[in-house]
Amino acid sequence: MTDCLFCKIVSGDVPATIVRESAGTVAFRDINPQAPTHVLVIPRDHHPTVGELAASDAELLAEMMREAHEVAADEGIAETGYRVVFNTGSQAGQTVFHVHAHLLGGRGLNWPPG
Ligand code: D5M
Repeated sequence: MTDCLFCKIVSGDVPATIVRESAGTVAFRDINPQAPTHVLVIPRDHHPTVGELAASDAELLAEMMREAHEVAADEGIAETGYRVVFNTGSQAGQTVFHVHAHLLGGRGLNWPPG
């Protein structure tokens, strides 16, 4: 999609601090980090939400989760613990409608979230 911010990160038209790439995904640091590790894992292909992706390409969703775990391992938080969040819909705080997994860790994380 030409007007999608995260499609532009995939194409290189918008810069990002990329930490890992796979055939189907790109992982980059969030511009407004909420934890010492805050990385977004996105599919290269445009899908608006996790629900739509799960219905249309479950293997790509699994690839995103594998990549999130590999980033956690690279960041040294796979054993201590991390959180993966998919904000879905505006009431849940989704602002970019190109599905993304927030990988958060490196500090204690409260539950329930706000
Ligand atoms: O999360 C969208 C996230 O995307 C939010 O945490 C900020 C982040 N963001 C926005 N623009 C950029 C760029 N250019 N680089 C890196 N991160 C970015 P949501 O769940 O949709 O609220």
